[in-house]
Amino acid sequence: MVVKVHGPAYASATRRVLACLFDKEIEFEIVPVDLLKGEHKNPDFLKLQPFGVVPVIQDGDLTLYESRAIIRYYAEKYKSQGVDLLGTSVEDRAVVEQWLEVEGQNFHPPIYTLVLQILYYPKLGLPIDEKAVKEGEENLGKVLDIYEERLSKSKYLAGDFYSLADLSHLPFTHYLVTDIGKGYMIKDRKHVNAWWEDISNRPSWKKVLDL
Ligand SMILES: N[C@@H](CCC(=O)N[C@@H](CS)C(=O)NCC(=O)O)C(=O)O
Repeated sequence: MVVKVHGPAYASATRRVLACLFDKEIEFEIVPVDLLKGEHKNPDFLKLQPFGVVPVIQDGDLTLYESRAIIRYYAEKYKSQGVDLLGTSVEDRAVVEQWLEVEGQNFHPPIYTLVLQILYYPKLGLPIDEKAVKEGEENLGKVLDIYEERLSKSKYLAGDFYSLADLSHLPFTHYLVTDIGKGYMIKDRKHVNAWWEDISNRPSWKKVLDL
């Protein structure tokens, strides 16, 4: 059965899911949701995702939202298909979960602030809050310093294997490097830069960007 992914393929949270589906070699179709027209706030969409954000997947009888929950689901359900994104032991899995939490709790808030302020506020005609940008950059810098230390000891965040923890960083780090002119935050950190070069050149991510 083909998985339905509701959401535009350019949205960052949708991209997180699509990167996982490509790695797991799962067939999917995209059901377009036009965010500019507000289709994600339509009653039919809210029946699938009551918070009115993308993505949502439909897989047989299962409807699931929250991109990180979706990638965990597919990595587990198809553990032995495509790329294994969870590691080989319970301990590996625990460390993958630790870094997935770090992505969501420590990395995402400051990088989200930067992307929102620098990329989206001007598009919405809103003034950039320079204080928020400065704080966002400081906070993200502190997080990336910890990544630098970690990645000096292991090739990927959870160890010497690519995992969901690395994958989950792709969409927003892509914005940082490509869209908001803050690529130096990655480039200036030798091990973070090597990690980014590696994960952003994976074929599955390139396929996501090509959609
Ligand atoms: N925690 C959610 C976040 C989803 C999210 O914020 N999606 C954005 C697109 S990347 C969205 O739908 N934005 C439209 C809006 O907030 O109105 C997830 O990871 O799935």
